[in-house]
Amino acid sequence: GKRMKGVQIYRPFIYGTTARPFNDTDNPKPPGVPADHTHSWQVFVKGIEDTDIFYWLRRVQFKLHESIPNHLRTLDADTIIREIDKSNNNNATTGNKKQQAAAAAAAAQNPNSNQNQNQQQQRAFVVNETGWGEFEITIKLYYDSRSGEKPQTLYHHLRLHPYGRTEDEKEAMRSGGEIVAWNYEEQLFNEPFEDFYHVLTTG
Ligand code: SLL
Repeated sequence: GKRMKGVQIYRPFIYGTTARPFNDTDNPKPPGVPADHTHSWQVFVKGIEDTDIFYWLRRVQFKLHESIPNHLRTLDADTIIREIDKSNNNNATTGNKKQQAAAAAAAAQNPNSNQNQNQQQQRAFVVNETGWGEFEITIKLYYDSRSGEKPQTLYHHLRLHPYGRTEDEKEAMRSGGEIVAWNYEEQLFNEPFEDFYHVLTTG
């Protein structure tokens, strides 16, 4: 195919980790989690403010610490889309109207309930885990095949504890009891192929 001479397309995304210490109130340790695990955490790659990135980013491979079972996690956009569709269908078809209304009311009360998570389920690449230690996560991005782009690798340090030179810097990482380490990034597609340019601009 032909490339679009002189054209540069940027697509923003965020990647990073969010961690939360286990406690007896809002983050109790689920059954089966090993005794030495102190935190639940997630690593993700997603769009800004719920925007879709699946039309250009098709697969993400997260390489976790080798102490974690099954430490290579590969997520495909198509598989995630199927799972979202399935859970939306289940929500729509299971139960009668009364049950659905009760579930919706419960969801309004509790922002972390399943019902709400399903409603807000975003197209995002996310791995949820528990553990005790920090380590570097390798994140490999695979693009739509029409882009002709080779996979690209990002590195991200999982943070379970706030860090910084000053208390202010540490405090800035705490957000509602969570330790957030997020990075804003812009993916540049330089002189994209015409086919892929169409994919990018029609979303
Ligand atoms: C450290 N260099 O010593 C790091 C290694 C490894 C973290 C951290 C285990 C999780 C599991 C886990 O949290 N490993 O057993 O599933 O701090």
